[in-house]
Amino acid sequence: MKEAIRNFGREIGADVVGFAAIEDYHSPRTPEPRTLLPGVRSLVVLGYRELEGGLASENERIRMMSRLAMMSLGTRNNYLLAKFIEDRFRAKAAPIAPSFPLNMAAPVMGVVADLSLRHAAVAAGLGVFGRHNLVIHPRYGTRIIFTACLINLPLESDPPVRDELCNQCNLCVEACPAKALEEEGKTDVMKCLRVSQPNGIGGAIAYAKKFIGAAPETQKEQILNPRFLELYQASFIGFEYHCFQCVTVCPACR
Ligand code: B12
Ligand code: SF4
Ligand code: SF4
Repeated sequence: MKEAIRNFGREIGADVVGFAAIEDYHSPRTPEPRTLLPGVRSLVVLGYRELEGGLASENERIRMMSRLAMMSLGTRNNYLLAKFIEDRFRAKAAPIAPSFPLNMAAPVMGVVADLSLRHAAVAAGLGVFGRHNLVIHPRYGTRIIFTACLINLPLESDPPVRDELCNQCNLCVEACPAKALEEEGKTDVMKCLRVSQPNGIGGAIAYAKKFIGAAPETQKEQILNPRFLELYQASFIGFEYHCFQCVTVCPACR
């Protein structure tokens, strides 16, 4: 069964596919998986490598486009994989998004997902955490993103990666423009967000506040300001990714 699912995942475009028994998934801050799918027994985790051309580009729209394309493929494939599992094995399979939608209610407010894909990838033998708090894959290093499906079938976990893949070179910490990685084992979410998602909800609220307090003639200028146009564009693109520094500088497994 695992091999049939793995082969299907690879055929539709995932670079790596791993499995985790639900007992092996340990992520203290995310909800209990049984609240996501009643009777869940295991997880299939798919990994997609980043495009080298995308990461090499100095144009931030090209970098972002590579990621958006991966997320779009990942989302489509999650549905195809879940449908394959349901049709072939008469099971229930529920897809987990690469990023959004996220729970926007307090206290998590969009920074804790329903399922932590990093902890899922580690449990599924697809890598280990590095100093940058991202998962390093033995072949693709940090240049990989994940999606997953919850399944109500009992499947054994793939063997964990036992090697220490992070060489503690500290390049990620030094390269972070937001100084968000100073404290080991913790990403300063707000610092990272300001740099990696400047057109996110924080940016939109700040702009709206300035707009509300401004005189009518200033408001006219504010509507034609490129900053407003960027926020407008972001409102239909969805989450934008403006920083990849901790991903690109990491030399692990390269
Ligand atoms: C919300 C979110 C963010 C938020 C908050 C991040 C955060 N602190 O969790 C912000 C906007 C800051 C963010 C930034 C980035 N993100 Co993000 N993000 C997510 C998302 C949607 C949810 C994460 C979540 O639930 N976090 C809450 C819980 C799980 O975190 P936590 O328990 O507090 O664990 C933290 C620490 O305790 C520590 N940690 C936990 N256990 C262990 C164990 C060891 C040994 C160590 C060393 C550390 C450690 O790592 C975590 C980071 O702070 C996931 C997708 C998903 N569904 O998982 C993507 C995800 C984590 N993001 C990803 C990426 C790539 C990024 C960015 C590079 C941005 C970009 N350009 O893509 C940066 C990297 C920031 C960094 N170096 O930490 C990838 C990571 C892929 C990988 N190879 O690991 C994911 C998995 C998306 C995906 N589909 O692949 N992200
Ligand atoms: S994405 Fe950028 S700002 Fe966020 S932790 Fe990585 S290097 Fe720092
Ligand atoms: S850049 Fe260096 S310290 Fe940071 S995660 Fe990669 S190998 Fe580890």
